[in-house]
Amino acid sequence: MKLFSSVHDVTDINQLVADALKLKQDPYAFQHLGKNRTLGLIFLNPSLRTRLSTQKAATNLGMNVIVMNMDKEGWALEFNDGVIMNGTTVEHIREAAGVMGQYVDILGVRSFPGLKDRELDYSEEIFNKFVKYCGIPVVSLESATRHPLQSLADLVTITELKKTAQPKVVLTWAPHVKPLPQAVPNSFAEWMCKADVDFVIAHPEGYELCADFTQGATITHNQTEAIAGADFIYVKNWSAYEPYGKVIGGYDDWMLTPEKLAQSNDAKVMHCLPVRRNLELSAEILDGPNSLVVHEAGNRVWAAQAVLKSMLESLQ
Ligand code: SN0
Repeated sequence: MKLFSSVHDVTDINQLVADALKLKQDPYAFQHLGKNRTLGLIFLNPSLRTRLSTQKAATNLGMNVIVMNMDKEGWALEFNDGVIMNGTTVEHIREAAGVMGQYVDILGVRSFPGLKDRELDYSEEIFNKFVKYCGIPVVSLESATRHPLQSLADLVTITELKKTAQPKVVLTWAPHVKPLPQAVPNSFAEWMCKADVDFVIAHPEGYELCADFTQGATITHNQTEAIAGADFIYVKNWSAYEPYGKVIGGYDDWMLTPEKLAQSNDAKVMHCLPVRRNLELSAEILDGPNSLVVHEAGNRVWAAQAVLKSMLESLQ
């Protein structure tokens, strides 16, 4: 694999999940693959799990890792061509990404959407320019519209813990105080639509995701109906796709509570984290026996390691 930006870059998702679960059993089996190879991780936004789990995954494979918080430590980047750079941007993506490609063998990039201009965000301009100008394999650490390492870890977690061949998986919208990207739900939806699960998305009216990501999913505005019989409930807030990046208020009752959870098939509760307690998800659920959130975050290592292993093999 030379690019990991979405589920479409993966030829066989079941194989990738199996690889991740195998690596979990034997983390250091491929240390020779990463010898004298360097991973660069570039963050244009904050990170906890992605940064630590990807670094850990690379180390397990014998790689060296360089991390840079570009938003705090780097020069302000210019992404537009043909501009006279007499303002606040200092360095153009053409040189910046080109230089990164000189120092590392694989590059990871995180760049959130601006949530102002839908066309710009959904064109993935920033992520794609890193890919174009660095000239080496690139892994997405969450781009404007997707978070594939998270979605892979989520599928690994569901595969690892499911009790039936085709579990019912429900993605449910949750309240929040600020506009969040659609990247996590878009990505989760497109992975679940390809996985062997019964997939339902529940959200209030007005929070429809871009249809490109939800082909094959059952979509409902009735959270109670969705939760009935669920084996896994994936909680996540997102801002509206239309009007783009907006919070449409009045849906505080969409928080997942123990009363709602009781209507499920003793569902395991997932969230990509960070989670706002008692706003998105009740503390009682997070601290209770049905919460998978920490276990799920642990699986981020094996997801990242399966992807990096596949990339290292393509460098051979
Ligand atoms: C990000 C998101 O895409 O929703 C990253 C998730 C992995 N989450 C946030 O930005 C949360 C910010 C907040 O204030 O709660």
